[in-house]
Amino acid sequence: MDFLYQYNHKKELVNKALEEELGKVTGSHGKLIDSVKYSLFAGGKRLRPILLLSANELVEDDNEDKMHLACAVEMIHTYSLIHDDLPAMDNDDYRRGVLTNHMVFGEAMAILAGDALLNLAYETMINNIPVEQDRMRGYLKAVSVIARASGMSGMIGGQAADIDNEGTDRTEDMLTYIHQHKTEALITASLNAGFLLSSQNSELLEPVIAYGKAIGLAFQITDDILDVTGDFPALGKKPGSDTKNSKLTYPGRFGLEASRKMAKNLIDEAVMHISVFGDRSEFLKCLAYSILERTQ
Ligand code: GRG
Repeated sequence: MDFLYQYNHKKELVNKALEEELGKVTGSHGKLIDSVKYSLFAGGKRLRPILLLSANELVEDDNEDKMHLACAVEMIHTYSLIHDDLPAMDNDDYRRGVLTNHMVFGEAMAILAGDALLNLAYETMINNIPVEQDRMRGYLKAVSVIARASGMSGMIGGQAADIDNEGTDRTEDMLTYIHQHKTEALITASLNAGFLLSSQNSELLEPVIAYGKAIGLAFQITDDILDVTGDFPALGKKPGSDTKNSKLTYPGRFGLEASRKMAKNLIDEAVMHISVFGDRSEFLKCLAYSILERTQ
């Protein structure tokens, strides 16, 4: 399988759909739109929307609802990055290879751009609810999964715990809580949502979620590793942010080698879970392995 070709193809489809969604916005303020577009089209990997599309493709060939939800998760993810970079949070100057949103547009506009993206995500999901009963049921379940994972019981909860524990002697349990909520929740929810759009037997959801949890944690561990070993040109942001903010990380707690091993074990576990889908799982297997090799 030409994994890279397929990944880039899906990424192009997501970028095109995001441009279409942004094109529908009317009556806004010019500088706000510029600020939103600046971060949304700064060159993210589009991992979460691609996971959503691919989880759906484990069982369906051409579901027309999936792209709306895929756009929504990328909007939510981008808002979280804009807010995460703010001086009140991680105070970072670079993201996705360019200056962070607040460095270009100012703090107030960056806060508003994040708020606008979060709202646009829900507008996009609500405006595209399918009318056919069966499709609507799965779609609304998927929206609910995305909402929960992005909110207080998910990503925002994890971010709050992260901020609140900066500079403290975090326990391993706290490290796990933060990563499961801040990073893994939206990754798992993207897969869960993509799969829920299909009317497949819920027994098959379990391996999809187990795959999500494993790659989500592995993704965070590799993120921590890259913050130590990565470089600006590939990462698109300055490494060393975790140390700067006194964050407890996997390499900080277990060392680099043990962290790499943990990530590898998680990826093996993820691949084992998703293999129940046979040939259809090929793309997600390759994607899991690519997390171990990522440089950005
Ligand atoms: C501000 C509510 C709120 C939440 C912020 C996402 C997040 C929560 C913080 C980002 C901090 C961070 C670097 C987490 C590590 C994992 C992660 C989410 C990395 C960024 O995601 P990528 O690598 O980024 O998919 P791109 O730019 O490719 O989309």
